[in-house]
Amino acid sequence: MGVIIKGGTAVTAEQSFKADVYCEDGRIAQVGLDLDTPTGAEVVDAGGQFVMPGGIDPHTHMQLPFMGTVASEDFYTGTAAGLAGGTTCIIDFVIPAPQTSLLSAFHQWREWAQKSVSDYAFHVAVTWWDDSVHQDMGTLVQEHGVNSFKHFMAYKGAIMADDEVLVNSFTRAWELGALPTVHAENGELVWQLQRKLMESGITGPEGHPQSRPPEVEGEAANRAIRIAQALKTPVYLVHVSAKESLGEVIRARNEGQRVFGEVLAGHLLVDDSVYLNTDFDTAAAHVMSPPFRPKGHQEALWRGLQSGNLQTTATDHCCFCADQKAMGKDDFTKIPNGTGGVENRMEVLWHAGVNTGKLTMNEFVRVTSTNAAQIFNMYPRKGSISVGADADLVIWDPEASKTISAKTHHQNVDYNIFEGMTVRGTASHTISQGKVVFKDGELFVERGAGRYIERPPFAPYFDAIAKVRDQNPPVFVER
Ligand code: DUC
Ligand code: ZN
Ligand code: ZN
Repeated sequence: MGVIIKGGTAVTAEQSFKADVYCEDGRIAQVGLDLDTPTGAEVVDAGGQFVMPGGIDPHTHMQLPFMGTVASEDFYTGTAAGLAGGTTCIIDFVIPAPQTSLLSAFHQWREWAQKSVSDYAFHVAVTWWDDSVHQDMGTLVQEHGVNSFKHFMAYKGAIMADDEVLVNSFTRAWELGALPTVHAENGELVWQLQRKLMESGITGPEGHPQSRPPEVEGEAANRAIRIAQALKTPVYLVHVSAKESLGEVIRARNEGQRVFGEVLAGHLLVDDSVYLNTDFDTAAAHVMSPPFRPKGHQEALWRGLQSGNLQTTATDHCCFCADQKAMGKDDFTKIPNGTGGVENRMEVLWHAGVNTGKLTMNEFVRVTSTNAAQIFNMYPRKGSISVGADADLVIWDPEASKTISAKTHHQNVDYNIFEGMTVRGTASHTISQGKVVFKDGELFVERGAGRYIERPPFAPYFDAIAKVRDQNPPVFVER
């Protein structure tokens, strides 16, 4: 049975227009004015509301084993929470431990994700290097629909990728038509600053941002971008949180480099005063990396989004409850890093972005969905309202208000970094694979209904870069 959305205004990255949308067999079958209602179709009244492509959160960590524990939000609860906020697809991260097989880790994550209720895809982290990693990257791209690889420049002694790994992996990614992505923080600096702070008696959560100042991010962003420049590869910076790293992205883009930048909803809205809260649980609940930044950085990030220098918004959804955060009660370096937000990303961005005039509605769609689909090569299957696209849609009530709280959210975590924020504009309905899965505050999800989305290599911008490379080849790098 199909679903017909009647009387709404379709809003895409390009335009807004009055249209009904008919979904059948999981796809968008018709888009047009005053469509006939097919016999038996479920009718959703979207009068006075906007119909937009479902959100894509390109950066989540469901049930991630990390820092001696496992993230509390699993693929079932996490994708359900996403749907409750209008996010219909996530791109999560497979993170193999160093010296372990990328392929085995990929299969492990695929198994964990079987319970997802919305569609999902995977980036795979490169945490070490040898010939098997080179080979596994090829298998992942050519046989398993992975077209992006992640590099943590922080987390020394654990999953940190040093320059040797970065250079080898970026080189290999180019051959395969895959996009290298980086968590840009200088792991050595963080490591040494953490030791110094602990030795000086700063053991509480206030030490976390002190150990990861903006320069730490600016240095790593510059290094990753310059490595990509020398190798003539594209590069995507996850969670750009500071003026310093944003500046590197802008500089490189102005010089013609194909650099993409992501910003987290949290980094746009929360500042570092949260770490001064004398209640350990509250301060620790905000411990994530990169940390929330001093006032002033948020405005710069908004301008980054407005100018198009930052293209995507994400959450880095990685939840740990208070009992897990307590692992770092006497040592802030042991507080599991991570915060939630997959459920709230779209509404906080609408409220603080569209309602204030920082973003148009079309720009909102671009930065919450379409750009991620294009950069990670899922477009127009995802991120568009077009015949044949996946029927992943959100119906947005611009007048509905709600106050965000951990007491009422669907996320499996006991804290919400947007606690108490009243937003105007939220999802009234979410459609996933052509089914109404969220309606008026209630979820109607089916465990395991989410599908793994294969993403082909060689996104369109690879052709453009190849032309540049032909005129000016990169420095040859011997593996
Ligand atoms: N940062 C976090 O805060 N959590 C997970 C991984 C990361 O890079
Ligand atoms: Zn990160
Ligand atoms: Zn992350």
